[in-house]
Amino acid sequence: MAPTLPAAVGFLAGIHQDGGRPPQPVLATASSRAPWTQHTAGQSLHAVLLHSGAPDGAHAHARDTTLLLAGELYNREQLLPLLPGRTPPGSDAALVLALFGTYDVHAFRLLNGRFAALLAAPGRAVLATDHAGSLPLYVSATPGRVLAATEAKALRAAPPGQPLPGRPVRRLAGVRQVPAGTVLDLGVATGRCTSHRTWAPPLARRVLPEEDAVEAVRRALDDAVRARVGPDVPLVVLSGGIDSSSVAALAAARCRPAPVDTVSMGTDEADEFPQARVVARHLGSAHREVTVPTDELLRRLPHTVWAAECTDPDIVEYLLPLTALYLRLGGPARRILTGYGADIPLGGMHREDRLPALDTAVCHDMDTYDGLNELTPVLSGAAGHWSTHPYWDRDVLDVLVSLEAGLKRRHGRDKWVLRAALRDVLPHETVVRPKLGVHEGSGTTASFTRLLTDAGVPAGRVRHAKRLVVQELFDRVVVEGRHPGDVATGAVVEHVAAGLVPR
Ligand code: IOT
Ligand code: MG
Ligand code: MG
Repeated sequence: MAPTLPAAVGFLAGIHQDGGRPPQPVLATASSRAPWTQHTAGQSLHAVLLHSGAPDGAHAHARDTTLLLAGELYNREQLLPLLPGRTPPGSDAALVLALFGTYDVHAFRLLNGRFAALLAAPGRAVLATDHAGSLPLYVSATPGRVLAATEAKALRAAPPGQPLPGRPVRRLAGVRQVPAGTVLDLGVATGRCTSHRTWAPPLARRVLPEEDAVEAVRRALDDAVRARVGPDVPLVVLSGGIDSSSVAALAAARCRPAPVDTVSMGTDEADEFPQARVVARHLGSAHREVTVPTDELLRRLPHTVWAAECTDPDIVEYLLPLTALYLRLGGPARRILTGYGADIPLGGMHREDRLPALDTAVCHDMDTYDGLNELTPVLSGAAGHWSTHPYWDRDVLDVLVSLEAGLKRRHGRDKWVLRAALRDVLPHETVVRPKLGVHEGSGTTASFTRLLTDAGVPAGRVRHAKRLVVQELFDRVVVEGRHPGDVATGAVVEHVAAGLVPR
């Protein structure tokens, strides 16, 4: 069972052979910070662990090797028998380090989790992301020095260094993002790097009888929810759509007799409150509704870009209402379960009933998710909470992606296999409810558009202007490292509009 929060939710670390120090920890994650230093033969490791009270669980040591782990594992039970004859490791970090002792970099092929890891061994720095890169990890290297951080802004001052494999980061020439499902194995003295892919989306499609497909989806999702429900009652962010309602139903079953907690967000312009209420009532959840005024929602644009470090305007529109919700939650640190990401392997966003086009969309989305950071825990981490997404569990994703398209679109319904898998635990009206995106149900797309057209952006240029606004916000809060509270959405919009419209 997962703890209430992982031992660490992020880190900034530097491995130096020259006695240097990592930069100041400029980070959006709001948790406590524990500095931590270790000197081994010829190199020092300085780290700041972003933790929730027990940072010691986030690092492990064996002989000359040290591992830092942010995040958590979901397949501990599968992994433990791989370490015969030992007392079970006391933390996920210790478990990964023990596996590394046996499998070296290939240990990361074994893990199903939501994590970013840095391993320091003499002369060697190993950086690893989970299969989905769901906890972003950034790196900068020069000969004799490797810096790593779970937020790019923490490395913004790093000078251009060794060319590394990985994703460039806008206007941060010295920084690379470690790709999803990847291990980078770096020589500290040289900065030379070998890259290993540890996961890739399935390309083949499985042909299954309806009932087998339905059972496989139900079992995988139930396991994923079970692995993510901590010792306390979790909070499910609930829209009342099939994705989040399924997670809420499975979490509620795990928590019984205690009621699970659910929360729905809306704005003064739009909400899905009635649909979420149907589910909350059916499950007997302790349900809350949070209304965010639209001007507050739009003021959270800089916070969203700050947390997600994303420059894609569509993704930012999905993440903005959730960020605004997280920042409104208050209270003690919570473990939050979402239904985010279900639409990617199931092709839910595309409202497409032709099977070739549906699978083309799934292939495209599974090819392009990396680097968007839509699953990042920093969105809720900026408000002190930990979020996790059962649909992007490695095993759930392997099942969902690989089902043939006719199981995703069937009997006139999108996401058919998921709807069928959960029909016994949800109200019929929820099972058949058509898809509504969070950016639509909260009025976010419409209000962001209006903000731009009110500033004089012609209707035909709104899409382009949104991209420019998001890029400019990125430059302020990531590249320059400014606090989002000091960046006014309105001023950035005015600036973009002025550049587009001759006055
Ligand atoms: P949507 O699927 O509507 O919402 C994503 C999750 O956000 C839901 O499952 C739910 O947990 C939470 N949520 C949504 N609305 C509310 C609400 N009003 N109150 C509380 N929680 C809510 C966009 C989308 O349609 O969101 N996300 C897609 C697609 C991502 C596309 N990315 C890509 N192609 N790389 C998704 O799959 O989640
Ligand atoms: Mg969805
Ligand atoms: Mg929705």
